[in-house]
Amino acid sequence: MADKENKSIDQATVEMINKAAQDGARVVFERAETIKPCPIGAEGSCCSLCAMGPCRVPLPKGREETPEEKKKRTGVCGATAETIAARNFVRKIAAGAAAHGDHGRRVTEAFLLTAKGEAPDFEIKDEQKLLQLALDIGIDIGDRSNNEIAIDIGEALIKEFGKQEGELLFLKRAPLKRQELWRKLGVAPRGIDREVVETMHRTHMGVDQDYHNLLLQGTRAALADGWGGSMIATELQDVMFGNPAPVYSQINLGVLKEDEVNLIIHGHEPHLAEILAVVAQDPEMIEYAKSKGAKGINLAGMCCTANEILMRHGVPIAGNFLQQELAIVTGAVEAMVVDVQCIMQGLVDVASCFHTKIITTDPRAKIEGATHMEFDERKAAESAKNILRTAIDNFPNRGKNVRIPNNKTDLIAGFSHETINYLLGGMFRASYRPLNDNIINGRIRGVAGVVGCNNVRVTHDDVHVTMVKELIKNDVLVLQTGCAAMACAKAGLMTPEAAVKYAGEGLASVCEAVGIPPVLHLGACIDNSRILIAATAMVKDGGLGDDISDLPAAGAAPEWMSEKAITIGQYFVGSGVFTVFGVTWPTLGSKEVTEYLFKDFEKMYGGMWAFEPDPIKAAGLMIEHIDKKRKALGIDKARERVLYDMAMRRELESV
Ligand code: SF4
Ligand code: MSK
Repeated sequence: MADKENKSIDQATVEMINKAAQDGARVVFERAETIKPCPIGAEGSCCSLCAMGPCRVPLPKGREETPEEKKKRTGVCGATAETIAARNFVRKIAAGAAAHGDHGRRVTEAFLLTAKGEAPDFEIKDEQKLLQLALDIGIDIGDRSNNEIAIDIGEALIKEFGKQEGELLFLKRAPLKRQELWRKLGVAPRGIDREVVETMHRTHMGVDQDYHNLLLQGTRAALADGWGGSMIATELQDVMFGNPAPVYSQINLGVLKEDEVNLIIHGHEPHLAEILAVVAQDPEMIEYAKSKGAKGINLAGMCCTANEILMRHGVPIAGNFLQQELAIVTGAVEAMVVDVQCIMQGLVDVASCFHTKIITTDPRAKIEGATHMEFDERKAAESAKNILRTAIDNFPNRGKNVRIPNNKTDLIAGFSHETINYLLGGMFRASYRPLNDNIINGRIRGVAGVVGCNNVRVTHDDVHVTMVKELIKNDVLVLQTGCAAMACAKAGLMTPEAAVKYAGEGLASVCEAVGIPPVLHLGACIDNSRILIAATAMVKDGGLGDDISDLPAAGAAPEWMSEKAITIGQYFVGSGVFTVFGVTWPTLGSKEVTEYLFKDFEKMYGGMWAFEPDPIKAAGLMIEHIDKKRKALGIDKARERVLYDMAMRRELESV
């Protein structure tokens, strides 16, 4: 766990924590010292579903529970510790699926406005992806215009949220065997909203009280996120704003500029950030900034919005989740513009010690004490300019108490599923074949998705970086999203040079030949759906089994904090991936529920959960799982024989 001395491995973060203390600004690292996590809530043993409770049913610590004690470990209504833990767990899944789903819905609405010409500042940028999407969901292409096709796609996908029967359209993208399994187990989601609502109903007091049945519904709601809400958001964002391609940029608080207007865009939905990236380059706006004494406008990102505009515009990233308040502590931020998810209410209090304006922009997310300036897609450029002008007007109010840490690191981002396909296979024979071949011949041992948040209960960034270094050292190619990606980018793992420095010989040789980093940045937390698509493409390319659960692959969220992370983990597991979480595990109050998730799930889904807060041990579990899958595929021997002679190197370079 993080202690007073080891709050972060990132020097810029440590410097700003100290500055915050000197300036009297109370940030998350300080608040975490006074608010201790509730151990009963942390293990999922507190139920507050009705006014006869809250009922706390903790597992006895340090000794086995007697059968008598177990019998009495119930809430007032008689709900067992199993029911309570499972209800709490699937409610988290529902909340995460709701957050991603609502993001996806908003994107779909904006997509429809764009296609109908009602959001004139946006356009359909990626024609190829639009047409592919039309083919995938059975929309007629013919000789129709892109906008006509887009309207049909938007209308088909918006129905996915309120659909009552049948199956989500994107389930058909999964390997056939996986689809059949979902149908057999009864977890194929019907409609995104329906699964969230049904989960909330089933977890109301006195409804579903069998933990097996609750967790079945939890899986269905999670799949409605991964293969529904999140996938819809990612696909339509790519079509509207452009499919990401490799892009160079920089990360950390050092990207802020002393002599320019600094505007940070923070949250998750990319619409406003997209248009801000455009208007921040408008000569009229730059002139306006100069008229206020600044040399220019510096746009930087925070959290997942940062990942979105990094991937598509190369906009630098100021920091990840635990750095949001610290950006303000630099004293150099004129405005922090936020929309939804992962925005700390503490921002307003911290901003009151400096000149920074916190600007909320979404009707679903207002904060007391912040300035609300609603973003309207129909008048996107005008809305964005108003917000930008407010930031510029605030530049003369900047005080003298400014200190921007020197730290910033280079990174390459923008590895969408399509980019990986082209990079590995080439434009005319785009495929995952070379990746599969390198897994089969053992140069690459396997693939890991390391994703998720920061959590102040562990040393900031340390768990991510330690785990990822251990994985690449052992020839595991790492795919990342969210704040996890930012942690590793800050540590210098997202440049091609990192392969030679940190990766094992096999992985390094492949990265060198293709010119990619050993750790690939795939985007925001909503973009974990890209990992599902990449995994499916690997299965379809052949040689690695016929389902995602056959792949030598594993997932992890070692510093998770958000409910969305649980949903993501559950859809990974439900899709057949072994997934390890760190920090704490929210069902430890019930041994049965935990065993069910950790062991029985493997028999049902081929993927299961694990909990291991030590990053080296957690990486060890992932590697063990990858090796187990290699053995099952009969490719474990190939790895033992890997020796790099000149012929093999030449063959690699021709990839
Ligand atoms: Fe307690 Fe049952 Fe009410 Fe939960 S639903 S608070 S366990 S009485
Ligand atoms: S922002 S959900 S802290 S990844 Fe997506 Fe970061 Fe986790 Fe929020």
